Amino acid sequence: MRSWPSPFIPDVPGRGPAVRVHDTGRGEVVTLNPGPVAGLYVCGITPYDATHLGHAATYVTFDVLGRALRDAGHEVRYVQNVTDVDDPLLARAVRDGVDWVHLADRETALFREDMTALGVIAPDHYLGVTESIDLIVADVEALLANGMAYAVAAPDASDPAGADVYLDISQRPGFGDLSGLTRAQMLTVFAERGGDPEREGKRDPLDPLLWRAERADEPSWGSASLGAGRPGWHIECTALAVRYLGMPFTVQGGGSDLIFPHHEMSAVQGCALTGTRPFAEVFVHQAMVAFEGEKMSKSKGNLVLVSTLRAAGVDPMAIRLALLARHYRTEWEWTHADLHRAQQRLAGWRTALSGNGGPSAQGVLAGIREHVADDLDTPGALAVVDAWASRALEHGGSDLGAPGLVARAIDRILGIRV
Ligand code: 5CA
Ligand code: ZN
Repeated sequence: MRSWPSPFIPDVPGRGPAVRVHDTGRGEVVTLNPGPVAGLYVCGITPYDATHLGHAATYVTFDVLGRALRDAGHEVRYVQNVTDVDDPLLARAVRDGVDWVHLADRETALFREDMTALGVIAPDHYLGVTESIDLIVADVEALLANGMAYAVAAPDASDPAGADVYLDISQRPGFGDLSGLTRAQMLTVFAERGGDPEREGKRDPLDPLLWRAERADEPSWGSASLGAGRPGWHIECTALAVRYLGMPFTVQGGGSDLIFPHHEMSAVQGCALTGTRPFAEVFVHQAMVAFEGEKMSKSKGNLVLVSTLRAAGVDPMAIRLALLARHYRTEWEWTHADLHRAQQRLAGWRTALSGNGGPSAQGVLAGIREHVADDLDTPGALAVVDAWASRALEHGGSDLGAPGLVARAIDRILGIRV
């Protein structure tokens, strides 16, 4: 799938420190040690509505992580999916009387524009489910062949002989390690987030769906061995990560709403498929951004869209700065004041950076690097720039190279273009 044009990443002297991030599975901050190439997989959108600020927070967070890894001297291989076939997308298309392909194309195009405007570096591999069917089918076949998956008859399928395919989680000893949830908690969350614990014929109510046999009025793809059908949700991310990064890869990322079942399931599926562990070295999660008292979500409709703000003339760099002002592991609620503060901050930085010289930038680059490498402490990094900008605005300065160096540093590491 077409991604979007990546922004230019300026050079600055030296190298950033090793990057530390919070690993959800271990529950502590760990140092990433990826070697020359870091593999980053970040779960992409389900394109039935436009990018809201919760999505934007997630993609900006992982963009900063990718920038920090590059700054520390690693090459970054970045993979992202688009869930362009799934139950909520199909339901929205039916509700709105639009073709699901058209809906997915339209919203994915808008997402690409939002990412470009926000200065997010594009993935190296950006793939929809609809263009990865052969890969997914091969993986489901492999899981059936190695005894990790099983078929359940689906008499309501278009072909009454059709069957759904599930992973047998009883064979996965590491299941539950990521989320640390009790079984009772898992059952509740699984039902809330797209799972089907009530489905008759499953060996365990928590077994995740790998392949859904075609039902009336649902899109499907032919497979000689599996019959007509479509992939379950988690297997797309398993298949893409294993194919394009290999196991184990450095970081699996996404919002905290994906810890269970999505990341728990994609990981155990990957382990079942390859016979190796772990799926990813580290799992990093962005806390949920709320609006009007609740998690911002397409299903609830309490959204502030990036595209709406852009259409109203808001500078996308101010949106990015508003997101960076919050630490990724702290839940917060978006208000207009966040945007207002970011606009003021950006204007201040721009004025400070437009001078002919400024106070010494000694320590600014190192300060930004230190904060970002320390579990993506972007609020701390912004404070370093604020301090320099205040000095510049109050006292001026005669270091001719300083504004250029500060501008390149915030562009390279924070993705803020002034
Ligand atoms: N397509 C799946 C992942 S495979 C999906 O969750 N799509 S999504 O469109 O619902 O969400 C896209 C990304 O934004 C996910 O990483 C999700 O965790 C994150 N996200 C969704 N809502 C919020 C929110 N309110 N705050 C922060 N991140 C969010
Ligand atoms: Zn995913």
